[in-house]
Amino acid sequence: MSENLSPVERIKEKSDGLRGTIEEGLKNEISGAISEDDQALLKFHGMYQQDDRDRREERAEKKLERLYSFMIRLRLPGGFLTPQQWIATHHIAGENSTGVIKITTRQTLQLHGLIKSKIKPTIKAFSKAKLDSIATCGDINRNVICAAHPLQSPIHAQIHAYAAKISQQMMPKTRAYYEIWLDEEKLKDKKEEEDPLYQDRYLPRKFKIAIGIPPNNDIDVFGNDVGLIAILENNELKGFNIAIGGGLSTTHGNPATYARLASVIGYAPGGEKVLKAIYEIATIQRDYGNRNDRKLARLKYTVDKYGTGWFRDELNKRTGFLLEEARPFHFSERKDYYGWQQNHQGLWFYTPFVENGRILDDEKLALKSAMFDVAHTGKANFRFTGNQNVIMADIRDKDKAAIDKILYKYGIIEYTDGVSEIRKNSMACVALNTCPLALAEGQRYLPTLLDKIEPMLIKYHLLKEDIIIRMTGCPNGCARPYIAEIGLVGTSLGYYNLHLGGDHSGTRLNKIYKENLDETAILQELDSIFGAFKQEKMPGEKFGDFTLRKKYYSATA
Ligand code: SRM
Ligand code: SF4
Repeated sequence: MSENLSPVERIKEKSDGLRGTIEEGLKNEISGAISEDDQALLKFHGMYQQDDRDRREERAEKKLERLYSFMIRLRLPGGFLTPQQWIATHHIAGENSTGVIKITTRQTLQLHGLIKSKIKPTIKAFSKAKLDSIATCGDINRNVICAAHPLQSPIHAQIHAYAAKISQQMMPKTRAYYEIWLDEEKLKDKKEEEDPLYQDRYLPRKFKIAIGIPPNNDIDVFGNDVGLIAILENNELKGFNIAIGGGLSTTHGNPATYARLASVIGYAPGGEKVLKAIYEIATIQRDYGNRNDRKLARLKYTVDKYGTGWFRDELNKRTGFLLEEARPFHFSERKDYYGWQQNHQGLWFYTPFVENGRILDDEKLALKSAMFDVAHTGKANFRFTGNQNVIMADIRDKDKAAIDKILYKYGIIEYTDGVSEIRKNSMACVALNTCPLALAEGQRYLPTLLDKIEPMLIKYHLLKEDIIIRMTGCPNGCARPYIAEIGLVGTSLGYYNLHLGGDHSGTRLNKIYKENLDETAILQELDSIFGAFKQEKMPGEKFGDFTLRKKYYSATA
């Protein structure tokens, strides 16, 4: 590997264990921002510097600096909060951020709009609630996600425990987070935080791990750098198939970039072996990943450069054991189970529809207040899904009525029951006004586009079809539009590429059908395709399979 390193590599290397000059930057009251180098380091602490893009013009006219603020993302392996932690998060959001609690596509929570002076109090308050934001961003292992619904399988608790164990084993060793944000005494001997996994350059790029339990691929296991697929025998967890090299981002106009689903390279028994395999996949990426071009630095490019065969051999060498042949598995669905559900132990779960993961009170619904009241009963945990929803979970039979009453009082049950299938299967990324990379709207626009799509589905009697639709404001793919049946990827304000042909269970990428469509064109295209689907679909055929069979993709796709 040549040493033509990307600038971020140098920043990491000379950062003194991710400390940089963050502390000094926090004290600077003249600007709401911090230095560029520190912004890169701050990500490893779980925060991004942003600015209100709606107000850029107005601020520039007044010759004011941009309206800077910070977004913080929690580390919640498997996406779990106790009721006490939800109450704490509710208060922290209200006191320090915009107040909106945002569930992400990776099973965790984000708060937006923290001004510089609020960062430290926020992290301290989270820490009091035994929550942190370590390594939720940056070139490091991110929030480990796993199949969300305990209803799904008797092994759910074990899988959840794996998510926590993996997260723990992949944590950085630096004490920077504790020193900067929690006033821990500064380390005297830096040897104590030497990091055999991340060393001083960390990974070449972000690194994502997910654990799926067939048959529900609710967390899109193949969209991750490492996907573990739980293998059961006689209802007992035996081990995992290991898939590597998933990653979804592309860059408009850069043909060297592409979305890729993870390739299954073998099977490892549960316990120490699978943990060792994951660790060593990360060390291979650390040693062989591209550190020159960040656009080509994800594991998927390393896997394609060296080949899956080479990768498996290298992994076998590093772990000291051989991966076994992959075991058979089958994903047949990809969804959250809305409404009330009961699991094998008799516990109850309620999943409301949370549009694009935004928990707030607005003129339509007081979801945030409802969840606060549910948390106050102390009788429900909160489990987040990879589809930006929350499950009010683990409710005992005798407590169900009390929770039900709250949900009725706030109209949550009526609201969720009334949401169409396509909306329940919809996701949009944050995009404007906070995401600096957005080219078009995401979560602020999809709901109104769906208002116009739903009448078309009614017209063709297709409202019961559970079509998966996802929108992002740029090609980075944060709402995983490339594995949707209908994917809309922003190209510029008001314009989107329309992707079709992904399958229902997330095992096939879609393809570009038409580029740069405005709303009128999107609706015209969909109207005509829905009409054809109604007329020509085969019994049981899903929308994504239909559009692929009918070749709704561009000749160059
Ligand atoms: Fe993402 C960058 C939001 C899931 C691929 N993503 C961003 C940033 C942080 C913009 C930035 O770099 O400054 C966005 C912040 C917006 C904001 O204001 O909050 C952002 N990504 C999100 C979230 C919040 C979308 C959502 O609405 O839920 C998701 C947070 C997940 C989490 O909790 O960790 C989110 N991002 C994803 C996913 C989906 C997934 O992981 O399952 C992807 C595609 C999968 C993948 O990684 O390949 C994704 N985000 C990206 C990329 C492209 C990475 C690449 O390989 O090139 C970027 C840009 C980058 O890293 O340079 C990005
Ligand atoms: Fe921002 Fe693009 Fe991700 Fe949307 S897909 S949140 S616009 S980076």
